[in-house]
Amino acid sequence: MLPPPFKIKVVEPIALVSPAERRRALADAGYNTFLLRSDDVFIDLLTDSGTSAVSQEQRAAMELGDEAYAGSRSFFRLEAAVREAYGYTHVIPTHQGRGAEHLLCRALVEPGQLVPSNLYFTTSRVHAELAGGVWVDVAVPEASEPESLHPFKGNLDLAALRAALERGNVAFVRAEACLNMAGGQPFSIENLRGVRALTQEHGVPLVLDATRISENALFVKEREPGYEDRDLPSIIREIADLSDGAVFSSKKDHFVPIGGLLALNDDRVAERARELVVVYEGFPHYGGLAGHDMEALAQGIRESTDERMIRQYVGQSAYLGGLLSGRGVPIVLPVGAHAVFLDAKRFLPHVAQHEFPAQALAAALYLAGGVRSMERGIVSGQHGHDPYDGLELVRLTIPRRAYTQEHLAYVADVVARTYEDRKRVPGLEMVYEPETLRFFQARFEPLAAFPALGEELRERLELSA
Ligand code: P61
Repeated sequence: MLPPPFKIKVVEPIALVSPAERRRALADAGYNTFLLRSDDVFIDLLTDSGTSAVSQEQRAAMELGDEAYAGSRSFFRLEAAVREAYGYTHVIPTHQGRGAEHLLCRALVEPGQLVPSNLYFTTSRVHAELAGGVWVDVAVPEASEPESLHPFKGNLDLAALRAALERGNVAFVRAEACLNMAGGQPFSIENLRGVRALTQEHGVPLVLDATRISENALFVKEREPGYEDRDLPSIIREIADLSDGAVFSSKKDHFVPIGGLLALNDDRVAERARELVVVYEGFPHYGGLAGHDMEALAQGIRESTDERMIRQYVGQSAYLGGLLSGRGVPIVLPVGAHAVFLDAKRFLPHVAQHEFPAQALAAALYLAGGVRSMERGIVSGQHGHDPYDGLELVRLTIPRRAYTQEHLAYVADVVARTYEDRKRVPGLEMVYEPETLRFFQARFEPLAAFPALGEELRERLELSA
């Protein structure tokens, strides 16, 4: 395997605080990894959102930021970069992905209308529902089966989609690339073509969540017959061309700390979205971003179509996944784009789902080695107090261009060590529950004391050094 297509020029120091400090930090954070301070974290695999390293070209471009309120040169460069990579006619910058979701849902969703989607994403669903929409999951069943080796678990179930469209009153259909909540799983272009045909037949817009479109395109190249010799930019473009528009959280594929995009082809919907952007984000020529942010974003979009860059990134998830599977740790297969997802139901079978196994496992990994991960189970996925028996995952998310294989090998050690001690990890009780998007700020107490995983791991690593 070739080494990464970049070398390190600027570094950020990180440190492993002591086991006693980790215990205190975790208790202070209410056993919720979102509430830890980053100084208390050693390897931060909470998210790939806004955590990538920027390139020297992005930093140089930032110097050229035009901070004009209206008619900024930087906006027009951003618009050109979006059109070149994806071909959409209208480009509306937003402060981040959920800003774009907000505008889209306000522009397209009438109360009572359906929004069919492959599974869901937290913020995407909340915005559809705040606009009065009704979320309908039309993912293929394999999306919710961690052990299924289906190569395209991000596919939409065409029969379920047809049924939703035949019920009528559909605002738009949402297809998410590299389906985050299923483990970063791609859709195939064949499936997207089927979705396209159905939405056209019913006159309903098809909108991509294109946040991780580059990795999806790479999986298409690797897995879908007929695409092996195609270049990555043309596959990305083919995916975008099958849709009427897209939302992007640019904090992922576009290598920027902040930024999002709403891209549309329909003039009327774009006009409505521009009326809304001035209320909620800012003038349409910056939409909540500084001129220098738009410059970094335009350059990041170009880098996100570089196959070597995307291959290196997806390769890091595969590397970590390989280390973990090799040590018998239950993970979601196939390994997806941006993360390795631990299957907490199989990792901690003694913790019932109402005792939050994924949240407890994320806490245990932090105690064991200062590794921060994210709960993606009942805390994130339960809708109100509806019954929930869905996926119960912990996401080890890889920031782009930020960590080396040595960091990832250490993470694998921490996870494997925790797996050996899994029977001693207790469940949790939720003691504070916010009304919306509760996972961000909920607080927990352990149902029994956590074992001294950290102390033991340190001893073991020191002994083997
Ligand atoms: C993440 F715990 N993702 O994966 P914004 N669509 C998609 C996303 O992955 C996404 C957004 C829209 C994050 C950050 C995050 O429940 C959470 O730029 C497919 O974050 O507004 C974001 O884009 C929203 C973490 C968001 C969460 C919501 O880590």
